Amino acid sequence: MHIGFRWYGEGNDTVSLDDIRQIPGVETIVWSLQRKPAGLAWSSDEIHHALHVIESLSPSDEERGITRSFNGNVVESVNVHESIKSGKTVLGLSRDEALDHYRTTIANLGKAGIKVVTYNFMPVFDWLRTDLYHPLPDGSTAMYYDAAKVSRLTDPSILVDRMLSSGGKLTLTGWEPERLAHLPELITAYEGMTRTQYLKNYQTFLDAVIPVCEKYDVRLAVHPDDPSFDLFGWPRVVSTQEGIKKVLSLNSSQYNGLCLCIGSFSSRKGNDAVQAVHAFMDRIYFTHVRNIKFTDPQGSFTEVACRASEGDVDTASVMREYAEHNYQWYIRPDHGRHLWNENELKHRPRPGYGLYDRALSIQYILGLWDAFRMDIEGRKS
Ligand code: DNO
Repeated sequence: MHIGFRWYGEGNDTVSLDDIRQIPGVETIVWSLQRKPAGLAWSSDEIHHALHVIESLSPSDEERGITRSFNGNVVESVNVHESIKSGKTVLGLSRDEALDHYRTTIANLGKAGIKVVTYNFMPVFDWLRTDLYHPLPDGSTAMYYDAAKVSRLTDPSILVDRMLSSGGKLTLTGWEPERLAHLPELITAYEGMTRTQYLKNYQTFLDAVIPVCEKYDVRLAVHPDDPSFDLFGWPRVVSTQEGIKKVLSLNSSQYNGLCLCIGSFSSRKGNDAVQAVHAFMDRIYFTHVRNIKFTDPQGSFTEVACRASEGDVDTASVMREYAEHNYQWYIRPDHGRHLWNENELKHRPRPGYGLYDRALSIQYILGLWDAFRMDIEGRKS
């Protein structure tokens, strides 16, 4: 198992690489070209620049005797343009052009040594919450999803306004104001879209991109829908174990894989994350670990601390499953709470991406991993 930490790049994150360096266990920076609009190709120069920042130590670091450096093996995300998902020309880009750009991006990432690329395949919206700073009983804040609030919403643009205005100055991943400024066009692209058609479009995407992944040794890893149920009448197809199985069967290559986000997958009542780990182990190249707690029968939930007993997700059994399989790919802590006055800092962290709770989560993940692995090795000898 390799521990990763998501970082949004210089000037776009309240956490520094030097902060991350002091969290025991982190090897990989999970990164992206945050300001690159979906649909455009990532050039080799842009990729090398980003990797240089992540992988190298500054002269002043070296002077201070710092030797611990990172790799940038995992990219989250290369977002899929709406024209690929809808199968139509959207925002002036045709599906074929967008597919071409995606292939170029994968090839350039592969040439630079990137091992895993995460993406999602949800129409219009990436992850969704109704409150980004929901107070918890311990005085911290976390992200919250109010099911009744969303089902009352007839106009998704209200949600966009709310998300964008509460995120502060930092980019919210998957919520690019430039793209969402064209919400009516995006919505029109999905009018009458059936699940069958959507899966067909998905297959077209995979069949176009997977051969390039194979050639350049880049594993493609889809992130489950967050939350894992349909919204606003648009089809979502990565919400259940059956759905994931279907998507993995659309293209049988080992390069068509999964980024199993334990928290997103568990937001659908009845989904069993431990079972999913077991079922898909040979195609999971990246994992996000976090916990949630349901707060009402409608399925509203709050994000909580990672420990199993803090919420409804059995994160300890999840880690046991990974340890049993001696998982060799990447894991990162996902969203954390905001702790110890992080919200009062001059630069409030991006929601879910403060420093402290994610550092705590890593120590929980590693503690479980070390204990389970020791036990397994002991059983063998
Ligand atoms: C939010 C993230 C998502 C995720 C994408 C993957 O914090 O979990 O934005 O990175 O859905 O493409």
